[in-house]
Amino acid sequence: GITAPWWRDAIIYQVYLRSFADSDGDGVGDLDGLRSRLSHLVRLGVDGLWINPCYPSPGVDHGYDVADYLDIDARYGGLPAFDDMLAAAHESGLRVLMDLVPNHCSSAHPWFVAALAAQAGSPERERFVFRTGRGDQPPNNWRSVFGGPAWTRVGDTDQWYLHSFDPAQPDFNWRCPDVVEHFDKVLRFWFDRGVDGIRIDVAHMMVKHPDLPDWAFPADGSASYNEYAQNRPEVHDILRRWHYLAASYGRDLTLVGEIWVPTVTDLAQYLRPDELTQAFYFDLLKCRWSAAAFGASVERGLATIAATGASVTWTLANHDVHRSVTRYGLVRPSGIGTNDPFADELRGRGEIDLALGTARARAALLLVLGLPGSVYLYQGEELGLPEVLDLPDEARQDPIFFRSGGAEHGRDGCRVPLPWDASAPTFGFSTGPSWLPQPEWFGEYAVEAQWDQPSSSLVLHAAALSLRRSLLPALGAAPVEWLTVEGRDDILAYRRGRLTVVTVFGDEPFMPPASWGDVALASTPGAVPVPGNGSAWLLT
Ligand code: ISL
Repeated sequence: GITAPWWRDAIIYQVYLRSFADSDGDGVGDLDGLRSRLSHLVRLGVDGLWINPCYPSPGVDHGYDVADYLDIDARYGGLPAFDDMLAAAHESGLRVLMDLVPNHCSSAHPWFVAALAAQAGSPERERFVFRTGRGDQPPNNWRSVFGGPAWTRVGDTDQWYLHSFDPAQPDFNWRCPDVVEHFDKVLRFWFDRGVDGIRIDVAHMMVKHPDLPDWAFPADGSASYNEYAQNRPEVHDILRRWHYLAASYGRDLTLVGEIWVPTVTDLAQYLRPDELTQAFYFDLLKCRWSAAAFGASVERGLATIAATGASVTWTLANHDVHRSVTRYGLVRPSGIGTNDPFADELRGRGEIDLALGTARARAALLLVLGLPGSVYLYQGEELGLPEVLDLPDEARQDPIFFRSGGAEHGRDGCRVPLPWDASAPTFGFSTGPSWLPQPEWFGEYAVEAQWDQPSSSLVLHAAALSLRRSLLPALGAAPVEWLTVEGRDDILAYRRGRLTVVTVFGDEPFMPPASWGDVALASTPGAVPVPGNGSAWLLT
């Protein structure tokens, strides 16, 4: 019979390598460190891991500025350490996904170095987006995602180059055949090495409008989706090319897109049968804690994405947004940002109740694990780690912090190295000082301590993943049916085959009716459902 590809309902653990585990004491996580801790992922019960970029890189954007797509940074152990880690992961039954960064490279990439040294109009410059400025001004009014103009002038010439992110991340010109051919080679290089798929960085951005016209940004400076700089029709041709390249391997490789588009209908375009296999469903990540918001978001995800035949790729956290227990702990929200709608509040204008945020994050976990589709977990999420909101400015490294002149705190607070052992220096992360300082309280979240606490976040995650694994064969393609509770619009409940999932978003106590099944797992510690704000149950 036909078996569904492994990635359709896989749980993938995101490894932010430089913060996972360090083997050599330089304070930066590496591949030997990851290999030595693979048993953590096995015990947690995930199906695979996605590693953030680990290619040679100056590290301006921690690896999202790639200087060589066909190698591994020496700091992480080079190619031999990568091969060892990959073999060990496979031996443990874990799949491994690489992170591909095709929109831009590092300004230290040999191609860009050559382009800067070459003349305007040369083939070297054709691989990037160089244009003549308008007097002293850039060629157009586009903005960098990290703040400021998307263009940097080449010395005192009239030429500028485009960078959608940091000036150290020049955008490729995807209309240039050299670029297309190079990335074919890059994909083959990693697939031949044995990786099981790739996560594609900003997979909607590679192609720009051919005329690079000004975008009509709102005069008040508010956020605006520049449709000339992203989500262009031609990007689908590239993804389709990669689809067939990956399919030619005949071993169910997955292509997971990181795609920020205005609607889920746009997102579905990337999941057509001959494009990506998966795309992160960020809609849910942006939801505030309310039954209406979560319910509508899940419904949109299921209706629109499931209609393509692809499975939904649920995600509640990653290395670009504030950690979920902190987001869900916001009790007095204020303004709204763009990709991280919580950014303003978490800069200090909101009020955070961590106990509440923790309870809600535990409930949200059960809510998504019962749904059809795959789930991505971000390292530390299984520990219930909060955001480190008070990193000293001197420690911050995110380009967003520098580009905004310190006005934005950036993403370092969710990237602080993991605590493994409460009693060891750097909590067992490294034998040297960690690249970002860990707060004193990180020890409370250490992996080893959590395994011994039945009520810990880690034990809940392991129990939930194990229960999910045992139920999956019976659930199959069972659809989600919503259950309503008279007079309780703060309750989100659904049934899927013999599984029922109930989440309470409000403050009123609630006891699931016996007819819904027996409680197999509760997000609140203890066997008996503890009713109230931020709790969920799996019933069978
Ligand atoms: O994190 C963001 C700003 O708060 C996002 O806009 C982010 O830049 C966007 O989601 C794209 O992210 C990806 O590409 C970036 C890299 O910095 C991110 O870490 C990566 O996930 C550029 O390569």
